[in-house]
Amino acid sequence: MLTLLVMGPAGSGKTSFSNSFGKWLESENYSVCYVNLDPGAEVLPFIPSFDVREIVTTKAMMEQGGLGPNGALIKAAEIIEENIGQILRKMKPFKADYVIVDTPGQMEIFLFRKLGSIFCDGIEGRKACAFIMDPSSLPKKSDVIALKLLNLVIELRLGVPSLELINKIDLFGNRERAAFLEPLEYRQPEDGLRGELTSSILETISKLEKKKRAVLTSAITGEGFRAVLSSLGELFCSCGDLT
Ligand SMILES: Nc1nc2c(ncn2[C@@H]2O[C@H](COP(=O)(O)OP(=O)(O)O)[C@@H](O)[C@H]2O)c(=O)[nH]1
Ligand SMILES: [Mg+2]
Repeated sequence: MLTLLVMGPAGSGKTSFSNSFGKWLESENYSVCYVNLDPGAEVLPFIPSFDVREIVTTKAMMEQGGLGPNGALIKAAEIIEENIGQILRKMKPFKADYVIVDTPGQMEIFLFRKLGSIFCDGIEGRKACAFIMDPSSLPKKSDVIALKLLNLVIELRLGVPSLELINKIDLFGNRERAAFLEPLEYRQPEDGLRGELTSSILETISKLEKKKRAVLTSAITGEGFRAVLSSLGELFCSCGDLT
């Protein structure tokens, strides 16, 4: 069993990917359980085996607590944190090849509070993250570096290996796809502070991120899903050739 935490900035496609990758795995004869950890989710495309909205919703926090959207989200995260033991107990009996966990729309409540780390620490067995990126936010070298750093922050905060997925690739042509995969060293350097930071951070990132490849995916067409599956396998195979 592998628990896959689907993470990424708001709107990058976490919920869509959770659903379509899960359905694709099912079509490949794997068993899949879905978990929703987003208290702000309105409609889900999958039927979750556990849904955090049983415990709290952002909407209820706004209506009953008289809070604004951000306050309601923080309050909801606090309530989830208080109930983490119960959530993990409910997930414990899950028997599936893959447990796909869709995380909160605003990833900071999962990543920069204790919620993400206590959740991950409590999950038994193999676990990995899929870090979903929206390529429209990647035009410059420094943008890619910022997201790569965020992916390392995921590994640092959660202690779980994380794959980079460049999603919504159906919206891009061949030339742009090739550019997304081009080594960062070849990208146009930037001027000033941004340029300096970019080159020194890049050196550090290259040492830290091992030889993981970013995978181009589409939650709409299913492109790249087989490559995601084999990259997940490689994360747990010390003999894997990641070059
Ligand atoms: N074209 C395209 N749109 C996508 C893809 N994945 C998600 N979207 C759209 O992006 C928007 C945000 O997706 P959602 O899954 O709700 O993002 P989340 O906030 O990260 O959970 C929705 O309108 C989706 O239909 C994709 O692979 N291709
Ligand atoms: Mg979502």
